[in-house]
Amino acid sequence: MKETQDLFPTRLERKLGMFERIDPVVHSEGKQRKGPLSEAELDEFERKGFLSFEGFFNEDEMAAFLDELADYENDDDLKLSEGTILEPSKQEIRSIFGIHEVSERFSRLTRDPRLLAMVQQILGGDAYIHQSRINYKPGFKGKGFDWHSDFETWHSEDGMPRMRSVSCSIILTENGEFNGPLMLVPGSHNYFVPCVGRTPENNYKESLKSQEIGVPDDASLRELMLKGDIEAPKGPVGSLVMFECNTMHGSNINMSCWPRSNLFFVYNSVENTLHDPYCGNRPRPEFLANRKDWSALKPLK
Ligand code: AKG
Repeated sequence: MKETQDLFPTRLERKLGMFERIDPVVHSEGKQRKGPLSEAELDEFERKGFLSFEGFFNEDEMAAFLDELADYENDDDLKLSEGTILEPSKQEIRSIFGIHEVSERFSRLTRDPRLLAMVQQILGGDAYIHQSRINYKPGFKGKGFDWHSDFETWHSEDGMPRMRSVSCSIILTENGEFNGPLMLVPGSHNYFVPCVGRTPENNYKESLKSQEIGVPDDASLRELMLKGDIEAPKGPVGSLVMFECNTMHGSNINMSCWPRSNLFFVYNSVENTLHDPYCGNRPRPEFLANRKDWSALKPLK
């Protein structure tokens, strides 16, 4: 049955205080909890809201993906497509959304049995891709991403009902201290932080370049950071960060000469498919929120 009550009110004119999470973090129970992730890793995911694996895929496995990435940078048609977001200079790519629809190679990677088994273990069953993207962050020019919870946006703007999705971020170019690695606040997934301000129609056109709406207030962020601190997993090409949909995260501008390109696959449980957006606006385009195909992903043989 479709749930109509909004359990996560946000984007209102007045500030509501943050409140404790009501959904499980690891959704499988009993025997279903067994899988590639050890009990200790599941506990860590439950506690921190993310796990990181240095060199999860090896360099050889990633080589063909990097070649594709280089081709995209010179592909003028792709630069003009709706799912491609450019940096303010309009020269560099900031993000390519729907990469698994653009590329068969990336589509196959969403079904990699090593990834999918961990995702299913966390989500307690089958999953589909809600969204995919590559964030480029070119050397010197790559801008940052403000602190946010993805779930806050996916709930209000896409109608994702509950916290039952997980992102896999695969490092495509080494992430180091200086090229703007992803930063996460451990433990922040345990609180929902309602954000202030009504969502304008087509908010995504601005928010994908620089987020103004759906940004948590400083006092809540401070509380979460004082409690959990900040971590920035780093690593070579092929490293992986899996993070829960409500984990607060963001990243700095890239002031170094080294590009920082990361791939994101967002897996949502087939039991958590989208409703109408809770903010009351029209649904966002397909490249941001898949409403076309909610069938369970099957692992590649
Ligand atoms: C997002 O795309 O929502 C992010 O937060 C990405 C952050 C990053 O690529 O560093």
